[in-house]
Amino acid sequence: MTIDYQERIPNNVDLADNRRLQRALEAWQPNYLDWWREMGPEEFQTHDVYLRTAVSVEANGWANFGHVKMPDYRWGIFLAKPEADRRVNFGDAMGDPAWQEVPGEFRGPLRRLIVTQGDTEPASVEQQRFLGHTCPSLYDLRNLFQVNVEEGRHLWAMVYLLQAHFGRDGREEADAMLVRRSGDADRPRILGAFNEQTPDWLSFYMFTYFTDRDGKYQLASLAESGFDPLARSCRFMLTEEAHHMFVGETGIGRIVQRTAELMREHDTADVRPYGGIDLDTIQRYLNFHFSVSVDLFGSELSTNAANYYTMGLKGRYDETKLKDDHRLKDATYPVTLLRGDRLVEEEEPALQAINERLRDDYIADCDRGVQRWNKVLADRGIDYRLGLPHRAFNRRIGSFAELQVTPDGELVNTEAWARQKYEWLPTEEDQAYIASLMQPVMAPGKYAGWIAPPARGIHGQPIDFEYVRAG
Ligand code: BYC
Repeated sequence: MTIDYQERIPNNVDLADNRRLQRALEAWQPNYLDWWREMGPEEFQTHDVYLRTAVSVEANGWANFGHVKMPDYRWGIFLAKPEADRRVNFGDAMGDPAWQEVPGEFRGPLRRLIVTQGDTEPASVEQQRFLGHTCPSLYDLRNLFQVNVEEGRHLWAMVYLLQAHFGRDGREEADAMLVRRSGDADRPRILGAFNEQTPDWLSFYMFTYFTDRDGKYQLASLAESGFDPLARSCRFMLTEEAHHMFVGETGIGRIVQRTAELMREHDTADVRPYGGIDLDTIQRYLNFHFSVSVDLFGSELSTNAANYYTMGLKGRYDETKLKDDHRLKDATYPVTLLRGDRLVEEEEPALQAINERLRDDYIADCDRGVQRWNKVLADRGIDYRLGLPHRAFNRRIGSFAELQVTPDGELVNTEAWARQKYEWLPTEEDQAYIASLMQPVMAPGKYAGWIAPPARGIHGQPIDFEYVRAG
């Protein structure tokens, strides 16, 4: 499964054997590069960046590290190794051989899932394109660019599926991916969180912690798909995704560490006079990014999700490890819903509750990292604890969208919400303060004062390595 880098489009799908597809992708490639130059990281296109590039899809040693100019990054098409005799593992077709071609009757929903997934990838690059100007260190700058080029590759992964399996419709969808723009009023990206801004590095780490983690759970569900090319694409994307969440978790962890150090040194929670980010502000950013990311799982009860499952297109997290009938026709699942003026948990048909179940897995995973940040505080003798807000807090999608719910899960009226909202969500003043901290630090081994240096460098390099240098 070694990747062929002699080809114009590196791949491990024998692209050269399918001339028609190769031509279609080669026609899309220059448009992609135009989009990258226009909407990718601003100012750094000619810099040499210490990037990893996939060289094989084997679990051990799949990556190569070296300085590369981002437009020269070898974006390509890499599918995880095929599994012998793979089957459809859930839904009505359970037990049938996994599909290598799109079953005609599922064409519409499958295309929709792939387009929704694909659209998030360039969106995140667009959201992050100005961050390079204000990087806290070369180490962090390199991590930003690594995330960006891999999101670009994830777009390639979905565009390959569209072009290879959906004919003309697929080619049109592939083109449309390069036309929508994050935050654009007339041609926005599809999902809410991907039209928000990522204006500063605190937001970037929160995004890579919370929103990329939605990516992990959505990709993991698609990696269970009965449509085998989608499953294999997502499986390899997940190996890249892990680094993005590492960037988020360690980024926030390093900010929390620096704040705790300043709190100890100056014996105060108000670390702003010392150039730190106070824990209340971190909590408000956390509340915001968590709430927009839980929206990405869709409605609590969704017939779309039930259909995707029954059709065998999108499974549950770790579907094949779950011990049940994998059809769920008679099963139930506990879902939190509004009843009268109270939020209560009720048993609902498990098929309709597929989104909510995935959201539960996601929330439990989010909490693990929050507890690791709390350990950073505890280890430094700080009593403050960060926490996830209630799932109904600040929602725009699903049954809580019309409600005002506090981070503790208490329903409040519009007036109380308006009064207290800014205790819970970033204020303009918070944003202005964070913006004031965003001064670029570009000398090797130097780190901005609001974030601790990382515990170690990348791929065995020291933390004062020149991870990005002018080309
Ligand atoms: N914003 O039945 P419902 C990633 C729409 S992140 C706007 O509840 P369903 C990444 C929905 O389309 C992972 N609209 O929804 C991370 C539907 O529209 P229609 C991305 C929304 O279909 C960081 C209606 O509301 N991958 O990879 O069960 C960096 C009713 O919805 C939203 C995927 O999302 C929203 N948040 O579930 C880079 C996987 N939510 O039918 C990358 C593919 C719902 O009324 N997508 N709507 O027109 C899916 O599985 C599903 O489409 C969703 C929604 C889970 C998103």
